[in-house]
Amino acid sequence: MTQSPPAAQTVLDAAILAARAAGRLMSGHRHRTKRVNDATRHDIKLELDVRCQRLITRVLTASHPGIPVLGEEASHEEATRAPSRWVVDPIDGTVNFAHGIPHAAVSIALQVRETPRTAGYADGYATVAGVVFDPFCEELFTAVRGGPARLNGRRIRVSERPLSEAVLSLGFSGRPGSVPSMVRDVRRLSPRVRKLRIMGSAALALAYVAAGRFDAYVERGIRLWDIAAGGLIIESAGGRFERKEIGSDGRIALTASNGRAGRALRRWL
Ligand code: LIP
Repeated sequence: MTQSPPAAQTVLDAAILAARAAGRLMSGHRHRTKRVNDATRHDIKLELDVRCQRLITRVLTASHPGIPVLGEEASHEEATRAPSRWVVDPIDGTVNFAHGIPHAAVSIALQVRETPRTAGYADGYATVAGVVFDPFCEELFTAVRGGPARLNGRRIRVSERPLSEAVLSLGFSGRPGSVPSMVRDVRRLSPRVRKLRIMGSAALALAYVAAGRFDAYVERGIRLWDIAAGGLIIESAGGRFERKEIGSDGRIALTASNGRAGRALRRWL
């Protein structure tokens, strides 16, 4: 018998508790020197990424012991086949956070394995609850599948702006080959939108599209934990979240939008 997913509200409550706990850890270290575990050409890994992931995992498994975690810093082996799983990015926007730029968030999603695959993703999972928490602005974005998207409890919806009036955000993953595609996107898109923005957190960019601040977000080579929660929040706010697995290492090409701007955007990508 397949395990039925846990009740959506208890899942959301657990994810909010965990996100706020990690957010407090981030805020407490905002002005302190952060220990770097690894630094590459276009990325930084902090000791705090690991500490936040451990804290989030502790809170989530205390409330839902049978659900494994798929996380940026560590994953349970069974998370690739379990009936339900948490998908966690403990600090999305790590480079911003490492540089003292207060634009980063905790991203936590609950996914269930689908049979049949109505969401249609290659991994067979669909997101049923999502939380993106920005501890610096104290903004908590939430959604449960079938319900509204909310910002600090208040319903939010995507904008109605056309591409010509859009603020379009782009993500720069820094993976090999991403610079030429980024340059091409900037060259093609900048004449067709009002403004471009590259802010360094996919989770917050998706939440901003859901709140009608941004009108679309495009990134190639992003990871599932960066976008799982934000994708549900956008869909629950009336937007479109289109993702395609690219390459063998689980990276994703993403186009998220208010719907109207996204339809025009597809011609230029
Ligand atoms: C970040 C993403 C961002 C991407 C960065 C990085 P992280 O996630 O949110 O969109 O462009 O390369 O992947 O690594 O800070 O959790």
